Amino acid sequence: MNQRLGAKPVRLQGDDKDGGTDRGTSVITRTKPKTKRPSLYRVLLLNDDYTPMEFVIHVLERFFQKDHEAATRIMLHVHNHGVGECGIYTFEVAETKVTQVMDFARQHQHPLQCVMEKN
Ligand code: TYC
Repeated sequence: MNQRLGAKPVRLQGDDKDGGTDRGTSVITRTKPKTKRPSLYRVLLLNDDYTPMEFVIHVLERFFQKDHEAATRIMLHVHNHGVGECGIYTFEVAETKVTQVMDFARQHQHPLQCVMEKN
């Protein structure tokens, strides 16, 4: 029997030459722990002319765990530069943050836009 963790089975020369009875002559074992680092995504807020500054600060505190000072700094950065980073996350976390912010903004009828981009 041959085995390789986290991947499709590999057939080596000599494998299964016994017609499926598999006497276990070829075994691959991993020595180095093979952990792939996940891709990371930046979550960004975009500026607009209508969303109140206090709402954006609240979003940053509520969904991105920023304290009031950091939230204010990021909001002003977006206000002055058009775009700014809220945080960097794995795909599913970033996607969830974007959805949460967009839903929250829509509920409050603000045009605030939140997007993610691969790092
Ligand atoms: N430009 C907005 C205003 O003047 C404030 C704002 C900041 C809106 C950041 C969106 O992502 C944003 N009220």
